[in-house]
Amino acid sequence: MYLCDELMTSELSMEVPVYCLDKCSEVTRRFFETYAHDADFVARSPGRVNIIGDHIDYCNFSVLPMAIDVEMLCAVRVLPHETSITLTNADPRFAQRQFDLPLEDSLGIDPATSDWSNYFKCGLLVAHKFLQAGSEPLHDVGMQVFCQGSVPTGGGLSSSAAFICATALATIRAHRGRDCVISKQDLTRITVDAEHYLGINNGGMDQCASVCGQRDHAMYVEFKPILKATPFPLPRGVQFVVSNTLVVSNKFETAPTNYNLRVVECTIAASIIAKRYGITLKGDHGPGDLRDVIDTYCDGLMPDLRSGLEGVDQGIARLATALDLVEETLGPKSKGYTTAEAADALGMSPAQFTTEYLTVFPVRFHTLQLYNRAKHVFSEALRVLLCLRLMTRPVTDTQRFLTTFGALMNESQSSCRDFCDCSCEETEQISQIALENGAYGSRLTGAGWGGCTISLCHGEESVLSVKKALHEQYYKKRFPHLSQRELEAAIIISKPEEGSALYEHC
Ligand code: NG1
Ligand code: MG
Repeated sequence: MYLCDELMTSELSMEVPVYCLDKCSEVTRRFFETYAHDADFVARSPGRVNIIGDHIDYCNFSVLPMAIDVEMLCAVRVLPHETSITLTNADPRFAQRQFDLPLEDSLGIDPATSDWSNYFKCGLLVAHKFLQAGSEPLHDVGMQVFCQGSVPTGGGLSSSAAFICATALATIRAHRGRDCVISKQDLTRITVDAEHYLGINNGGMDQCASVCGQRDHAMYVEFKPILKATPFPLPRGVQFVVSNTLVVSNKFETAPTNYNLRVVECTIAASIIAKRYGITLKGDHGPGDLRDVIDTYCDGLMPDLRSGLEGVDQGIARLATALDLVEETLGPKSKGYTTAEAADALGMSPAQFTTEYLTVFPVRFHTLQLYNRAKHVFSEALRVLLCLRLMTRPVTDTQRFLTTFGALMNESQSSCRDFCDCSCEETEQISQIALENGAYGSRLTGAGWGGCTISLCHGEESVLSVKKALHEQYYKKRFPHLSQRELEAAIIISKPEEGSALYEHC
């Protein structure tokens, strides 16, 4: 068999690790300066970068992210029998917040006003629900918290998931005490939907990568039939240059026309394909997604990793079939579908259509780009499987590995730009510079519309050459007033790192 043994072990069954708290660490020192008391523990969760597979997790297709060594740390002092929560952030842009428990069900979160404490409240809420569901009485537990994060915000490296995963972990630890044990599976499962409270209809990639990341490994994350993260080692010498466009996409403002609209367009595309072929989608919730199209049309679930490489090959074949279905049913309709046209394709009245698809999360559009989005999703899911296949074979020819993997990343970038329409001029420019200076592949990572890019490099020399070229041709030209520190922070050279952890006094 070609597959490494570890491929069969799901990291999700493991517990979140507990390490010794380094008392001198900056976050505990700053905790003491703020609260004149020692912290009881620190909860940590890292940011992530997605190597390939963007805008497909919400359709339940597998993705290939890794956790990186930027993180959110929450140093916490537990206040038993108290109800107050105080949050302090090392970043002066985020002022201190204080509120009292219990929070009502909605938490008093107003998705319309973005405040940093909303992320904490989301983590707190899902943790409380988890404890209650396990019949653990929710006694009063107040907290003093000092948060210190190194994940750039709005940069596509999932500062939000890092924060929410760290706060959910901190809340559970505060309730369960020092002997707190929680599995990575549970922590991922409960945090996946947390941002829905903030009006973002996201998939589960970020939380899974942040919780389950493993040093030196890319994580193959599957959402169906079960949530599963499998680590794959990267060939020796592979390095990723993560470079921030410094174009910040504010998700909350843009979600109706960008992120949430993509989710809706994919769902409608799935319904139209299903209608055309007379199949009923077996969706878990709602009308069913593009993954359900394959699972239903091809009569049998998309194979998962348990079926080994044959499973991956079958998946590739099914995605190729699905791409044909897109051509047949949605046609290259460059103007897209109006509400009336999409409703008509589904045999619904526009009013029915609106209730069914356009009301759960707010969306705004002129036309729905169903052909483009479905084409992106199936082709991107296929590229992920092709990358996975490369990673499951022994690498005998490193150059070949790099050029093939790099080409898939470049195709992904083109698809994100042309079909998902989530790239931007700055991302294009960074990718171009990286490719001209030694990178094998380069693409946006995360939601796009700015944020970060990821470039595949090999060896120190190519990393340095890409970095130098980006400084000179991108940052110094577009952002001539950046300080040396800002310039340094704009490029992260990161190897895959470990996921969430707790740090206790020992
Ligand atoms: P970002 O915006 O990079 O955190 C978002 C989604 C992911 C995934 C990617 C695109 C959230 C919280 N996360 O990531 O689930 O869909 O876009 O692949 O919105
Ligand atoms: Mg985010």
